[in-house]
Amino acid sequence: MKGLPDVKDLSMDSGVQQMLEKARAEGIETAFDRAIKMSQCGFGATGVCCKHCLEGPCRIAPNGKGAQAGVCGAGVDTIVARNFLGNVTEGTASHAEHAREVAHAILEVVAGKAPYTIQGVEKLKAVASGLGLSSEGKDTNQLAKEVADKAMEDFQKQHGTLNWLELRAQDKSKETWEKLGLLPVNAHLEIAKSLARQVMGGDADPANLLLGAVTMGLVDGFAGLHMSTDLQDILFGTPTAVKSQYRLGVIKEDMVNLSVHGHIPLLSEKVVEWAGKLTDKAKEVGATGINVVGVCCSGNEVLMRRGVPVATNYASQELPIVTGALEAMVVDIQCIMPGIQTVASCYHTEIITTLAYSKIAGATHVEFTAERADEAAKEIVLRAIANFPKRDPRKVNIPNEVTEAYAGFSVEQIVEALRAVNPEEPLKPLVDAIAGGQILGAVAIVGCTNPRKKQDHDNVALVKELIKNNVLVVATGCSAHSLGKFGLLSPEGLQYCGEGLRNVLTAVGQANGLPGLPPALHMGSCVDNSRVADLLVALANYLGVAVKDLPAAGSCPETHHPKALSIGTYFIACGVDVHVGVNPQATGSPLVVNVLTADKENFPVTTDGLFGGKLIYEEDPVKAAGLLIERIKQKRKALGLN
Ligand code: BF8
Ligand code: SF4
Repeated sequence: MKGLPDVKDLSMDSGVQQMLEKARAEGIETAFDRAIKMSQCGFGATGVCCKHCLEGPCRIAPNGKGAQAGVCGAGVDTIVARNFLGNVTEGTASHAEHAREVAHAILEVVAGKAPYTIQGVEKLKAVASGLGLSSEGKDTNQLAKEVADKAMEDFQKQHGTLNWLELRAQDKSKETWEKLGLLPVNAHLEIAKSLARQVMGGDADPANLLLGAVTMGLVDGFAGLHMSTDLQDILFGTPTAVKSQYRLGVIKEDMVNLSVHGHIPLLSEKVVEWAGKLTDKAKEVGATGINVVGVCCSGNEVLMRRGVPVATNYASQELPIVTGALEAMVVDIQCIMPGIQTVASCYHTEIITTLAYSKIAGATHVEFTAERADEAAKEIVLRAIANFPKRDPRKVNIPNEVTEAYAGFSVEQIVEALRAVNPEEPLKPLVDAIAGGQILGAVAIVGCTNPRKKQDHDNVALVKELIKNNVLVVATGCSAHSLGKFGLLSPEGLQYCGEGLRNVLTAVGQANGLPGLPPALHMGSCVDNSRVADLLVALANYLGVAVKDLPAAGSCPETHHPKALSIGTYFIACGVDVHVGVNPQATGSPLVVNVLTADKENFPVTTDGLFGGKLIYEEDPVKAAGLLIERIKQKRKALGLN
């Protein structure tokens, strides 16, 4: 089509490219087209636009000309810091609600009101003990109830700090946060307080607003990420290494195809279970069976616990529909483009929303709660089956590529793999490899894809640069999906590693009966960034240092969601540098830029100085890898390593 960019410039994934061509030929608009049409506002892009009251909107011109304060007198630093806090609060609220939903479900389960059984008994005991609860003489349900009650306290208590912070934070980090008065009391209280301080006439001190963002980051980390992961492992079991497949080729022409999309595994687990039970019904309509495929973080959850293949990640979530062979896409919450309904209306695909507070006009709504999980999941799968005969064979075109990948590297699984090398001290081989320089350091690749960037490109390019330089990579979220599509979650990807890293991964893999470990270890969904933090705390405690001293960093090359900013803020508070490859909409304030991104040597007050971690904003993935490696080398030097 004239005037449109080549699809090869929009995504690295050839299946996605093929579907973009098909969509264009059929006159269907996708996120990639909308991203081209939608110009970005320069004021919004730099964070200088304020809409906090009806005297505005007010915006501050960047060149010092024109109004330099809003009608109320708020200056650019206050406006930008307040907007940044707003973004972090949105991300945090998403994760806190995710965790609370799972805690609520466990309480329903143990009361006999919801059809799940507690599968992660070992994890339950470990978490209970960490929370100071004795397992003695208690059955699984009793103990799970006590753990879920502790979780609920983190949304209710009025004194002290989060139980999950006490459970998961490193003591050294906690001391720093306590000294600065940043410890959160309960998640809901802090989220409400954050909204109250952002209101017109509220907090107008930019530095104080940024400290508020750090408290939000701690809520995100502990009452969001860690609590979600721990409770999900208790309910569904802790992931172990699993082999599966990636890319649109996982959609099967002869089967009823149903994709799970969103985040909270209460839904996706039940859909997978019912898909297994209703095969005969699918055969009655002429299909060979039911094929569940994953999209986004729900995809990660069922990939790592059930080996369910992944069709695609965030930016191309509309394209499984364009294959013409997707009977239904069932969604819960977060990262679900309303655009999927518009695309689905051109095919037989049924979009099914499931949460009362997250609907899409035109979609089917099947209310899903823990209590009616079986009933709802059965209805969803039956709806997908009923749609199979409605397929238009002339519209079916499924890309055929698939890529094999390994997922499910929970901390428990990583430790288990290392135990095959050193049964007494499993962390020793990893620490020795870091101390000896075979591994330079570690970087977690996290977060999204963004239709404004060539999909998967920066995630893959940054990782290739890191592993070439012997940096160990772990991955979560949609960036893990990018790596999976391009062979970096498979031992085949070892060819891209520097010699030191390749030797270590090969040796550990072979000790476990594999040709090698993959160059990037899939640790889960976005809430499972908690697993990354747990690994860092375990390594730091083993070495007797603070997390901030470790040669480690995080990177989100294709950022799109405010959740990425709340996760990033949590890691910065822990003393870990975080790179974003997309404008964080805060560059309009020199003060905010200096606090978040500058190093402590040159500026009096920075997150680097307070916590030991800073934000790095760099669009170019190879340059960004260079900056991360530079910081890793600085941290190695401070530890006395070469
Ligand atoms: O929580 S990685 S695009 S799906 S925000 Fe969204 Fe980003 Fe994907 Fe998962 Ni995370
Ligand atoms: Fe303008 Fe102040 Fe109102 Fe913001 S809070 S819109 S800067 S008057």
